[in-house]
Amino acid sequence: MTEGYLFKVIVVGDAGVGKTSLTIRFAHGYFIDSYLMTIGVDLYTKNVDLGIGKPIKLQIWDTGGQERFKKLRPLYYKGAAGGLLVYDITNKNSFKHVKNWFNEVQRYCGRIPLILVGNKVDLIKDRKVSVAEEKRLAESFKIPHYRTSAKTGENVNDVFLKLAKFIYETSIGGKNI
Ligand code: G3D
Ligand code: MG
Repeated sequence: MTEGYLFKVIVVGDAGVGKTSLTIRFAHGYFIDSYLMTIGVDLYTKNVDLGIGKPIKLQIWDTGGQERFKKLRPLYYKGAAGGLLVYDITNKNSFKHVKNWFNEVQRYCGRIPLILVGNKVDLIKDRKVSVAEEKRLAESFKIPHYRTSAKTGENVNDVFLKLAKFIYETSIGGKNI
């Protein structure tokens, strides 16, 4: 009998954009496993309820600060059902690099559901990325765009919920558990 779904979720972007903070904020700090200590992937899980009668378990893979560690990539990306492409709205370079992250995800995972996430919206007065630029990028990728704050919690649950929904609806990578 099918009891639910398990989706592997990746969170990519430059170091410092807030990937770990977003993950911990969403998973309420519930640390599950330090997967492969040597390369430092941390796994977090949380159930989400999309009102479909079955729970969806999001298993979120956090790189533990090893974003650019080549050896990690095949393992990190393998079997990912969807992901967040994160930049920091106060850091222009992190926004410029989103395209590289997008290409890398596509190379390893193909066309999986992704959401563009501008984090640190609590620092909106220091923003270095314009609304027009964000809009243009999300449109060029044909993916949704959210602004979040891991600090205040703004939109954090919503963005993970949206991703779960997006994955469920496209039915890629869901495994019965
Ligand atoms: P990473 O996992 O992408 O490398 P982290 O990023 O989650 O480690 O966050 C990097 C720094 O940004 C941390 O500060 C963290 O507290 C801060 N940060 C993350 N998200 C937000 C946010 O939404 N708003 C603000 N104001 N800061 C945020 P430190 O000082 O520990 O380096
Ligand atoms: Mg981190």
